[in-house]
Amino acid sequence: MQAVRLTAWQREPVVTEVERPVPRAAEVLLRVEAAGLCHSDVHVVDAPAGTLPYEPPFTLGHEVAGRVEALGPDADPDGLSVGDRCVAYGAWGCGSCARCAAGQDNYCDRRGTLTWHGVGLGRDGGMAEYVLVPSARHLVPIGDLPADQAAPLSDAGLTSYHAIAGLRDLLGEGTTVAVIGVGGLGHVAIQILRATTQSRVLAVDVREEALALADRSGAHFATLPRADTARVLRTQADGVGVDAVLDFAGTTATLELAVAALRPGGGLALVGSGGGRLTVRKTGFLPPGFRLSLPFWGTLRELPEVIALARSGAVRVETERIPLSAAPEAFARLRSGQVRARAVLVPDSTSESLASHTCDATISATPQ
Ligand code: FEH
Ligand code: ZN
Ligand code: ZN
Repeated sequence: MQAVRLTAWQREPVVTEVERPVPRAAEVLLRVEAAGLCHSDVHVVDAPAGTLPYEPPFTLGHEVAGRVEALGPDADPDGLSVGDRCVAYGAWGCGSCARCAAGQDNYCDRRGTLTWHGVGLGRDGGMAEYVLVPSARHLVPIGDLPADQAAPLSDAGLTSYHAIAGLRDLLGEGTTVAVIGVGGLGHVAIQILRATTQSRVLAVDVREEALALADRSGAHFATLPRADTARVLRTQADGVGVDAVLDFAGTTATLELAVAALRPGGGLALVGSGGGRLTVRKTGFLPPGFRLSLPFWGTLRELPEVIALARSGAVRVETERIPLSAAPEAFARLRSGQVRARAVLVPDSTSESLASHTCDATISATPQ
């Protein structure tokens, strides 16, 4: 089968032929219909040898949707049948610690001992025609949701949803939330906020086209960063400051903007991997009661909730479908900021089946 493989650290992935996997024990084989391309894939490819707890070669792709092809002999079908359309929960942990038992594999207690971080992250992923999933419990039915919508929801959607969940106590009536970075995650976060909270949603991005995306996604206000953006955001929040900030860029500038815009008792979720730094100390410029979180991906229980929002029409990912065989070009375009939506790779053998679900590509990539 065709697969996009990382063959060595800091070497561009290659499209090559590998054996189609066979499900063993409790595994389930998924025939891939779509696999999202995430900025984290670029970070993985660029990682110096020894910085991640796993080694190439492996197949990339941690946002995967497709059809159940076969079940391993010990698989617990739990209502799952061959042919069912599913999305894969990708943050695979050890499967047996207290966190994994609670469906919080993203916070596995044994993460430090694992030689993988999930599907396509040290274990073969979904940028291929087929992918093995360790257990049926990692598969969430998607009904008639198009695969190129479901796949990005398993990471871009789930990560946004989980970050919002951690701030939900700050998002009641009369509150204001700022989304910094309106790319693959930010535009989904805006839609989730509008669908599940009463907050007024403000957006900040450095690109005009991202502000237009923010508007289309339901933001009440969107602005380019300027010298007085913190004051502008505070003004948009009745002058007292925003109750919460979701930073999908994660640079020093965006972290400082977030803190300057926050209300006392406000919360900041740092999601973006921009490598920014923030000094946290009691005396200084942080608002009293300031809360900082670094949410990672999401939980198994949250993924069906994200899928349900999409199936209700409340959330729609702006995607660009790209044939799997063109993955190297897609990586190059993502690197140079020319992916104008969430790129979704589609196995060449199935790309025609998704042709009818075209979603115009209009977003630009923001580091996740
Ligand atoms: C994946 C791998 C490593 C870091 C971050 C990620 C995120 O894209 C998962 O949401
Ligand atoms: Zn990702
Ligand atoms: Zn675990």
